[in-house]
Amino acid sequence: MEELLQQIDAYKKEIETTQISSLEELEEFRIKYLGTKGVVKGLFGEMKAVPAEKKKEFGLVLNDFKQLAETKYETAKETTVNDQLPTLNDLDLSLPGDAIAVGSRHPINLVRKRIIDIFHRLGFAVADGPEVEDDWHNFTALNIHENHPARDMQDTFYIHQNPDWLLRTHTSNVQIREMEKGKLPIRIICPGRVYRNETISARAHCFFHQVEGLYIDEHVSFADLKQTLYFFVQELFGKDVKIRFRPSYFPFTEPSAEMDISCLICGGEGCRVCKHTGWVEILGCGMVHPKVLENCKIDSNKYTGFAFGMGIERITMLLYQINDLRLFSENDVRFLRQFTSAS
Ligand code: 2NL
Repeated sequence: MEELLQQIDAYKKEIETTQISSLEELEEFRIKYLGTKGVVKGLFGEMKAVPAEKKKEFGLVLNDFKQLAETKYETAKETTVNDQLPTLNDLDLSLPGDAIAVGSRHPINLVRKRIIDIFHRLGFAVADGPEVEDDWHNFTALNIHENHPARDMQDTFYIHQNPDWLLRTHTSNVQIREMEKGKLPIRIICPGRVYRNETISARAHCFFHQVEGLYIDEHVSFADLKQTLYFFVQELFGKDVKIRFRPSYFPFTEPSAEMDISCLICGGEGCRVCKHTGWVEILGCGMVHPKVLENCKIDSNKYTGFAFGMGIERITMLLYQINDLRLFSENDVRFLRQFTSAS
């Protein structure tokens, strides 16, 4: 018994002086003291040789010793494992990080946003409506008569289940719906996707994007139309741009006009983009036809208004010098990536 106690004391001193500074030394310590054939197990095995009246005292000493070995092991484990982890000094914070692939806005989206922002500053609100429309809102209310070529089965996508339904061919349907609400004045722009039954080529597609605008109030004149559109093109294309109006015809406006801007590429000198005329057509416009106002139950003797419509693809092609309409819908990332830093 005395001998055992002395042995335990010796082990205690040994444990207290043991240096553990690596994972290998930690494992060595564990095997020696706490392993299945280790010192602690061995001393517990001696219990049976201890006289009955001393068992309690010996047990307490032994438990105390076991605790000492375990605590030493646990604290050493914590410090050696932590030492293995890299510290702040081991990290080079100046190294480049892993690149995160950033997407980009679609050019049609970029230009649509710019157009909306410009008209916003003039007090135009954005209005939205259905892409699947009935004949009235897409054609009849707009004074487009029954035999108009746009109504041909060849030119418009009709819905099988109901011959009165079709994919809208312009966003004018939104403006008709807005007028029908009967709240005046109206000052809105209507961006959206529209559909035409066209053979797909560099210049034509079966769907594209449009922005139409409508301003209705008392005393709205053609001068208001001209100044509004002049402000718009100067904001979009720059202060040097010139505009000109050519007489035209639309069933829903009277008078009607096409608006050209001076060619951005050659500045009016004549080039391939402007087909050597110095001018590029960018939109159609006019004073809202009295018949259209009456169709929407608006008194055409009291109210007048102007309207205009433009293709976003066309404007985008001019701004970024893109020569094929198909690029907008093919989702080729070599094309789309070029707009990553644009906003
Ligand atoms: C073009 C020409 C235009 C309109 C759209 C319009 C809408 C209503 C009443 C009257 Cl509800 N007009 N819209 C007017 C003139 C021209 O678009 O070439 N678009 C691409």
